Amino acid sequence: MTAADLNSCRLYGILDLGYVESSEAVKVAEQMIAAGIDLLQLRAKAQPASEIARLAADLHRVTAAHGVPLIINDHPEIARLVAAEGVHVGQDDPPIAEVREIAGPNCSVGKSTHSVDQAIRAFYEGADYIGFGPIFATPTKPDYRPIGLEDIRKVHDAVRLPIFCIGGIKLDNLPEVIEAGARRVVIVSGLLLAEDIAAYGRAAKELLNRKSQIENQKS
Ligand code: TZP
Ligand code: MG
Repeated sequence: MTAADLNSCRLYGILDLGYVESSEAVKVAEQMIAAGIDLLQLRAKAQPASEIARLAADLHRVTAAHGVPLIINDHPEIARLVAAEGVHVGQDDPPIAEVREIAGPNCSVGKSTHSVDQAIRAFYEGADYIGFGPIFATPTKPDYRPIGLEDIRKVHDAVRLPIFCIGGIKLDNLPEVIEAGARRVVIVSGLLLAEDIAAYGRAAKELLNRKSQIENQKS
């Protein structure tokens, strides 16, 4: 995935197996793609690597058919195995150079950050994009202190990378997140628990696209 490809992404969906059964994953991925997500991450914190690898291969067939990049959370070796477009790691994972070595040269590397300082460090470490959050408290990542809206503008001023705000973001608070300076967001439970995943995602995408149209008019 090129930097320009990543830069054009607005809505990042995470297929989190804390919310979705493995047996439903491909069906839900298709709904997320219909929702207009620009990136799809497979996040499986409790499953054995063999199961994640099998699922990743199945998902990659679906995402590749629709031109949606697939990102694998935590497992650079699986990203390489299935030729996924990216891998996503956290603060407690090995350094990005090491992750890149395992994932291979065609794999983008994203990193979770939880403060402006960590975001700056991820930039110097060579991340291709960052997650920034949790913005709000969220049951999807319960042990983290929420950052709040104020640092969204600060992180965009400090770091020239695609920044995906994450954590407790839903359709109803998305306007204030955008108003606070976000251009890109990750929505996990909001999307996965929506009655109509496709409609929910399309509505979020519309709000994000409107923001980028306004920015394009300014520049
Ligand atoms: N990293 C920071 S917050 C978060 C992750 C993976 C969870 C976001 O999930 P939700 O359900 O959209 O709050
Ligand atoms: Mg991790």
